[in-house]
Amino acid sequence: MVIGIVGATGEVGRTMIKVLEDFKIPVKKLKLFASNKSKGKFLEFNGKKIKVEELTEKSMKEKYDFLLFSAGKNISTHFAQIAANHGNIVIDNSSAFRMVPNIPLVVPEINGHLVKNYKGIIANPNCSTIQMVLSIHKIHEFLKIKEIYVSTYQAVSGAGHKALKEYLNQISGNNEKNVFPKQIAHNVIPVIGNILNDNFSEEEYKMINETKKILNDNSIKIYPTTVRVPVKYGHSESIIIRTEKKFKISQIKELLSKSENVIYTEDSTTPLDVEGKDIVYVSRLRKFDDYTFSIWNVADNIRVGAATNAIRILEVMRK
Ligand code: 2RA
Repeated sequence: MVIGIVGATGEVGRTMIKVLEDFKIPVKKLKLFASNKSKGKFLEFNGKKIKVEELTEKSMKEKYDFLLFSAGKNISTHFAQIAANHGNIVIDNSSAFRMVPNIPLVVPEINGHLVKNYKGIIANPNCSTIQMVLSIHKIHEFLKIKEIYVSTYQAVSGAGHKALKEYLNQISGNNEKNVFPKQIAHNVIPVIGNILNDNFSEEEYKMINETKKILNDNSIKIYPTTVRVPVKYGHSESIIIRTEKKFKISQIKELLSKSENVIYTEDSTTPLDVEGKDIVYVSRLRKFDDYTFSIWNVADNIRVGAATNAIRILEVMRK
């Protein structure tokens, strides 16, 4: 297969290369694209050095089996459309197309059927949405979820390579502040993305809107609070769920054990436990009443929340 990665030098782009290797995807030719300032760099794939090319309209009109995008909304809006218009399948990690009605928003373990025999653009959901819906979709299927109250504890790497560097610089005493509105080292910032007129953040609306689209159920009420924490990799989420049907704790455990790429554990998992892994770890299961329970989930936000989900979509389509 001929695969292209747009945004290859970013956190997610580099991890996409790693996941292609880890999953032993049969790539005959890998082309890497980035902005003018990153062109000419070399990145390694399966032991070979590949030169990063400048992203151009012309390069998007060539023929690929798959194009993976993770270069931000504006780049995707323009270049992913050109690539798709020239017959390419695009898996886009930006928010550009996620809420476009006829574009599938896919977590393969949940709605992978949407991309069978599909051509065009496929939207990869937001990282905090992916790990949540992976944890709860079987529970929704069998117990019908009415309400979700979720607080997130999101790693710095979710804001990109520059953010990670800023955090590490702050840790070593240099308190440069560009990416985040306030210092993130030794701190917690209850804002991810812009704050809108109703005082919700963009990230909170992503969790509300994307969850409904992926679970194909607009009746679910979702009450998110998304927070940035001083952690390098690994988003954590505290989720309280109210179901329509009565449940026993044993049923929740059974449904979690039936959820693909999810592991339920009595051991309270932390971000350091999950870095580099492709699984969502669920722990701290507690019952409040016959219709209400809570869980804690943790996953590598760059893998489960972006690169691995994109490549799992590719795998479903390839097979
Ligand atoms: C974040 N979920 O963590 C957003 C985008 N990756 O910053």
